[in-house]
Amino acid sequence: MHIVNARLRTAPGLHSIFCQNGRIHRIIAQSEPLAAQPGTLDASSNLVIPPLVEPHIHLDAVATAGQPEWNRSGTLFEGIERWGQRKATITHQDTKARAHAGIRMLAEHGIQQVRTHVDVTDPTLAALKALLEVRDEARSLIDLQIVAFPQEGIESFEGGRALMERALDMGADVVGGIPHFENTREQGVSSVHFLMDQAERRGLKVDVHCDETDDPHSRFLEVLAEQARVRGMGAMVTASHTTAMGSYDNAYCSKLMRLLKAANLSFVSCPTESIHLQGRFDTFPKRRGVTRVAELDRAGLNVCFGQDSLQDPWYPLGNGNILRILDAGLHICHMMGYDDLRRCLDLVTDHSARALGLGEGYGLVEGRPASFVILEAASDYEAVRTQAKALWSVRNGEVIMQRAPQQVQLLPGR
Ligand code: 17E
Ligand code: FE2
Repeated sequence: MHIVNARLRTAPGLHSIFCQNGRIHRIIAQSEPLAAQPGTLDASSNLVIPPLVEPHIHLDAVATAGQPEWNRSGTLFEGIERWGQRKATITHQDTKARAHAGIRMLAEHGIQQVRTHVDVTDPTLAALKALLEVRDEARSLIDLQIVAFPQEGIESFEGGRALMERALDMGADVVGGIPHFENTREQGVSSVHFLMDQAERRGLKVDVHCDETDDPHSRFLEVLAEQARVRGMGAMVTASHTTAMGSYDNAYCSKLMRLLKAANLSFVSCPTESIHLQGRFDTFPKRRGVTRVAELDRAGLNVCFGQDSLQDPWYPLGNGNILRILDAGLHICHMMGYDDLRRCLDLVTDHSARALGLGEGYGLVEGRPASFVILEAASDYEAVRTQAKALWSVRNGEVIMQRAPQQVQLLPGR
């Protein structure tokens, strides 16, 4: 495979990308536009980027909104309750069909790398069994990392520790947690110690739903970060949501930032989800309920954006388009300075790839997999401004998704 007339984020002008055996062989600057030959893919001066990444989604809950009841309060806690009702009725086939439908939505938007949380607070582990099969079946479209996610707690849920261990024995890739939902602060702390022990012993990555609340006293991020620091596991650890950081006072946060930098863990913010679920106990002024994305980024920490939900008890919208999340995140997090706009695609590509630990398996670099996306935009700025659609998605040298460019005509009255 050979791509011509590609624009890149890293160099001006047009480029050709030569692929061989599923890998990027050469990237060469063109002195002028080239006519496409049969067998070449003409990027038509559009932007070519590495595949988009979805670092945080719940594929087991896709398309369950309103089943059997809608989340009327819009709180995280009612979401967990409604999901508990639906969880009691899930089947293997139902879960697989919904997860595959979710994956198709992601793939249609140029996403090829996905980390999904899967609820393991279920004595049957039905959702996990389904997603383990989906991980293999969906391999031609996406790489899937499965987080064993204890939605109802590790310590507070009957048999929670044993279920986590069973889930990891069965082949979950990443250890999850939810310390802010445990019954007591002590349980929250011990759950983090337990999950970090499991991860260290098994050589697994960690991704914790951490402090997903407006409660400024929810301070499990410091526990997670300190555990990552003393065990030297920062590169393996992600803190998701951390919305309480948006409510911490600055004096505490400045101390916390020092620890976060020393621990060097990654962060995922899900800005549409958090603006929807948080702030629910406020009147006015009303908090935004998102973590300090710009501040983490400026402090040199790795931070990225995720979708979290596709039509589930926590969030009734969602369509797989991570550029919609990026657009919302830039607004919500006060990140629309020109420099932010130029670099912000990093928040849905390179930064997420780093959180997922993709290493040299990812990136528009000679020798790496020939996996990339052509967006319908001439630059990163335009891609963000227009929420550009993915026109082509190429994976290991094969086209896996193709979309016709938009054709719009204005028909002014004559
Ligand atoms: N579960 C949870 O605890 N938090 C969320 N944002 C979702 C599920 C979607
Ligand atoms: Fe989540």
